[in-house]
Amino acid sequence: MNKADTGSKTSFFIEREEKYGAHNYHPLPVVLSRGDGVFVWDVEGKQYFDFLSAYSSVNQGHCHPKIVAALFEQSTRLTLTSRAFHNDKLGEYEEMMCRLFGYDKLLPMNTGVEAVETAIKLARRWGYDKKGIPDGKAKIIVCEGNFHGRTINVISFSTDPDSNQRFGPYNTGYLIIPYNNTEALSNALKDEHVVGFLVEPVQGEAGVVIPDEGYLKTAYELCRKHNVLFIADEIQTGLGRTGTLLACDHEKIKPDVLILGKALSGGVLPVSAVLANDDVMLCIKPGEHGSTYGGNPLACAVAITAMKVLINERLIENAKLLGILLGNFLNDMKSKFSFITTVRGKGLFHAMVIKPVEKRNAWEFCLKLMKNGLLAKPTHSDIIRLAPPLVISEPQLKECMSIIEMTLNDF
Ligand code: IF1
Repeated sequence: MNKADTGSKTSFFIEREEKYGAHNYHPLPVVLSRGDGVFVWDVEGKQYFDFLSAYSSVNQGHCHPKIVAALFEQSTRLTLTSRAFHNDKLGEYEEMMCRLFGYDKLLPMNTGVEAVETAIKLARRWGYDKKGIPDGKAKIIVCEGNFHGRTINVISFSTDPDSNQRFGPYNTGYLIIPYNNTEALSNALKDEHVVGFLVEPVQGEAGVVIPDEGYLKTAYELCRKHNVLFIADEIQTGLGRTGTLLACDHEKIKPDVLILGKALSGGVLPVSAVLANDDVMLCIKPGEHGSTYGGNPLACAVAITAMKVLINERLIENAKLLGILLGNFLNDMKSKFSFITTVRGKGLFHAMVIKPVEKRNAWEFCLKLMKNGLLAKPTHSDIIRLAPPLVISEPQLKECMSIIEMTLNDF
C-alpha cells in the first residue's frame, strides 16, 4: 500500500512509531485502537475481522468482558507482591491449572520464551539429578523450523537465519533434527546425554506445519524408551486453538513437561507457565529459578478467568466445529484457484500457501484482505495464516469466507 492510500491519522501513527520505535517489526499498515470479540477497529474507524488473534493470544476474543472484569477487580486489590511473600491468588491458580491439565505442579512465568527457558533448565537439572548425566553435558533435541522465542539461548537452536544470524556467540547443548521424522529422532536419542525433546505439536512460524498422524505419539514413545523428557511447546497450539485443549490431545499423549503462554491470559497480560510432575518439577529448589512478575496475583486472577471462559463458553468445541468448515472452504478455494498450492490446518489454525508471482505474494494478498476488512499475517513470502479468535460464530466465519473468496477472485 502506498502512502496516498493510507488515511491521514494512520500515517501520523505509523510515522511516529517509525521515528521513535526500533525497527524490529514490519507490520501491516493498519493502526488499531479498539477490539471486541473477533473484531478490531483502526484509528479511522474501519472495522476488521482479526484473523491473527495476536498469534493465538486472544483465543477468547478481544477484551472479553469477564477477563477484563477480573483484571479490573484484582487490580483494585493487589497486583504484585513478588515471590518474596505469598499471595492469596497464586495457589488457587496453580491448583486450578494442575487439575485441568493433570500435573502435580506449575511454575509461573510471564512471556512464552521465559517458560521455554524454564523448561530447558528443568530438563537439564532433571538430567543431572535423576539421570546422572555428567554436569554440563546435557543435550536437548529440537526440530528444524522451530520457533520457541527470541532469547540468545533459544535462538541458539533456531534454524531461521532472520532469528539468529549475527547474534552469536551461541549456546551449545542442542541437537537439531528434521521435524516430523521419527527415524532422525530415534538416531539422536542414541546419544546418552540427551535429557529432553522439545517440540511444537504444530509448527506455527514455519507456516502451520502439521506433522503426520502418529508422529507425536511415536516421538513420545521413543522418549519414554530412552528415559528422555517429552517437552511440548503448546504456547501457540494449546488452549483450544487446534480444536482440542492441547494439540497433543489429538494423539492422546501427555507431555512430561508442558509449556503454555499466549491465550493463558486471553491477551490481557503476558502470562506463561510450565507444568510437570514432582519427579521433574522438584529438581529445582528455592532460589534456583524465578521471576519478579511470575505468579503475580493480577496475572493469576486473569488466567483463572481466561481458562474458565475457554471451558465454560465451549470455545474448544467451537474451534473444532468451525475448523472443519474453514478447512473445507480452503480446500474448495484450492481447487478453484491454481495459485493456491497447499492448504493445511487443524481447528481454527489454518494456512494457505500461494505460488508467488511477481507482486502476487502473501504480503500483497494480506494487504488486499485488509482493504476488504480482514486482518491476516503472512509468514515467509508465500504463506497466509488464518487463525481467528475462537469466539467466532458460524455466520461470522461465513462472512469471512466470502471476504477471502472475493479477495482471491480479484487477486
Ligand atoms: C514475535 C512466530 C507465531 C511461539 C512458540 C514460544 C514463543 C512463541 C511456539 C515465544 C511466540 C510469536 C512471537 C511473535 C511472533 C510469533 C510467532 F511467527 F514468530 F512464530 F506466533 F507464530 N513458542 N510466537 O509461537 O513466546 O516470548 O513471544 O511470548 O513477534 O516474536 P513470547
